[in-house]
Amino acid sequence: MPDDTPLFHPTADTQSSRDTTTRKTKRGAGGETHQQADGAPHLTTAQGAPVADNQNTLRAGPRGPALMEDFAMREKIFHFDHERIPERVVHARGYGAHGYFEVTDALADITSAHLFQKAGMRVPAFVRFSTVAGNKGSADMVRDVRGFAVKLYTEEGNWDIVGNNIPVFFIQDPIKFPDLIHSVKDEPDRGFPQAQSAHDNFWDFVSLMPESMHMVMWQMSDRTIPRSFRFMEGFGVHSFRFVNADGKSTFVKFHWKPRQGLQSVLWDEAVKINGADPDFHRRDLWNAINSGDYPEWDLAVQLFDDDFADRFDFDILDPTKIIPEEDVPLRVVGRLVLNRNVDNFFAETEQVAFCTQNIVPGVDFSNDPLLQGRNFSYLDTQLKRLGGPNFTHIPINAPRCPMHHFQQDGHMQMRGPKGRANYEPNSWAQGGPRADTTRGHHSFAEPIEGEKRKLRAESFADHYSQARQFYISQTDIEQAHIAEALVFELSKVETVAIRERVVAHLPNIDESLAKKVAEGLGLQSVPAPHVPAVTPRGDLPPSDALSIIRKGPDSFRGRTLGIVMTDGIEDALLDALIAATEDAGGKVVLIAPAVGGVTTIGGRHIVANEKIDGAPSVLFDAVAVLADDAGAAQLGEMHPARCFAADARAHAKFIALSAEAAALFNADSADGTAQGIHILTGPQDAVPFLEACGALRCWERPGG
Ligand code: HDD
Repeated sequence: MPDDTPLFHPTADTQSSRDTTTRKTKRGAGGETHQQADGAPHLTTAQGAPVADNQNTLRAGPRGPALMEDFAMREKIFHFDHERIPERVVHARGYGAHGYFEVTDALADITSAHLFQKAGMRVPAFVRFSTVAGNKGSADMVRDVRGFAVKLYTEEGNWDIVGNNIPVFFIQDPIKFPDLIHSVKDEPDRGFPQAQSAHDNFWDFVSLMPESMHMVMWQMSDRTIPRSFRFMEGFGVHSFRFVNADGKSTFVKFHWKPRQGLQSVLWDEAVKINGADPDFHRRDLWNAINSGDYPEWDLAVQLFDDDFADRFDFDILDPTKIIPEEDVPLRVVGRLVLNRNVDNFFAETEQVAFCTQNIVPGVDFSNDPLLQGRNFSYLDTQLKRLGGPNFTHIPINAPRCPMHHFQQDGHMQMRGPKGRANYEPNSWAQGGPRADTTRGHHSFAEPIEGEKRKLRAESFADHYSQARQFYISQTDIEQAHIAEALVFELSKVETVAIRERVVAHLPNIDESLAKKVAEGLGLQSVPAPHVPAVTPRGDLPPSDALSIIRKGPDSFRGRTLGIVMTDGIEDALLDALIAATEDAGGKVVLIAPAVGGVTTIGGRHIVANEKIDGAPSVLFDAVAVLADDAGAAQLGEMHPARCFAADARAHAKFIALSAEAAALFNADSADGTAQGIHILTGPQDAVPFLEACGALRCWERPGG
């Protein structure tokens, strides 16, 4: 082909290699070019060299071989090839946001931590929520524990509270962590199942680890299918120490309490949400923050001393145990507000490095063995993930307070300290920083003695009593969900002996639960119970604080109403429903047979947010269907519309209907507001409907 053959350029404003001078450039004072005339910056290489053509590789002739000399192409591909860093070995899938933490109740007598010295102190915060087992690309709504990791950028360094949405853990010793995680992740020979515990390896492991039974009760409860990150609690899990200026220590447990109230979904919804919107949780957080509906949590602490620790029925160092709120009340000392989404997911959410070892003066570790093991693991894992020891130079990990030390060099060093002194002590005039015995971190001077042996304290031996306490603290509905979850998970286990070994733990927790699960699995009888190391206690009282339903919200604030509309609907009814939802602090999503929208009886065109196929009712907290006779008939012909209705009914959602839409829901005169189904006779019925929606579910409706 002759050299002057026109070259192919896919877009109108693509520049050919022979046509790079046609766009005007602005010159800076030093003659450098920064921007094109339309304001867009010049494309450059990572070395800053302006790029003339981003569509064509340098070639020897238009149809000839590519030339290695094309440094811009090679640099671009090289960088792309290295875009990924290892995903987290656990908690790979997560989502983060910025905000702040404000102290509302000073704790100056309890801790010397700078931020707790007076009410009103505010520090920036970054929070990352996560699932544990799934890979980075797995779905949000899997049954799994949720990570709740908080980084507080205090004036005395970064303080990380790396917790979960469950206050206990599966194991008591860190040496078991790789086994636990191997067992729950995809099985190594086949590479599946992903992001779920419903398989042989996981249940095999826990069936052989009685210490995991308390956590298993929480894991099988609705806590592991939260409606949103915004509606779940967070827990520091371990006992930590606060240390005051006199060196006096107080044990502390951390609790994050969502001001939005607790809320979870049903398992059937979770399964369907994963298909309809695998990003359900991250989208929810992103949308809430973007719309100014900032989620907030109270930080509550349980404070107790050594006397209480000695009197407590269990070991306060055992991470498989809670301290009931009835025994040590919660004291609210601060609030966390998330008010800014990330600018760049990778730079912030992916690169954020939480470390349990990150504490500040006034805070100290306890001897919880799991915590001590974690203090090794987190720093170690950041080296693998982020590639070098300088990950604190990445903006999301960098402290917001001054730092001075003699650490130097290493991969990706971003800070070049000046001067000669890179060791200490030194005798140079500009000798660099010195340790400060007043402001510096002091460990609590705990007297330690004992034999150096691999062993576990007898006080860690009771594995069932608190599991039972958790179970009996649930409402009937929640207890049924636990039993159903166990039956579901164990039905996915192929090895009968493993199923039976798990069920054999349950009589030690609750006989009726064991019976229900055995029946659900079709076992002939409840297997003989495992012999517990310590006889379980039956006298621990139920605690309302352990139930989700008892801690639900009191309004529809922060929730979403999905309204299905057809042509011919009444303007006043639609307007009243939207207004009542917004007045209640909720949001509306408009759904129609076609995303283009509908025309009301009054002739208004209303654009829809979603086509009905893409907006199943599982995505909403409550639903409404407004249709005229023709519209109701149209919906009745549409499978997604029929599923929308059937699911909303089965999932105990509050439902508002125009009279014409009632048939779609098989709603008749037997239904009524007592059953959570509101036939709207006019705009005046919108507000009472939204008030009812505050309860989120109508559990009274038979069969949902
Ligand atoms: Fe862990 C990540 C929470 C026990 C080792 N863990 C990780 C994250 C959370 C937790 C929320 C994700 C942080 C983020 O968003 O980046 N882990 C917990 C809780 C535990 C716990 C609440 C028990 C109370 N973890 C635990 C043990 C070990 C680890 C016993 C090891 C001995 N965890 C890790 C890790 C991870 C991690 C391998 C993976 C990615 C990371 O740290 O940054 O170091």
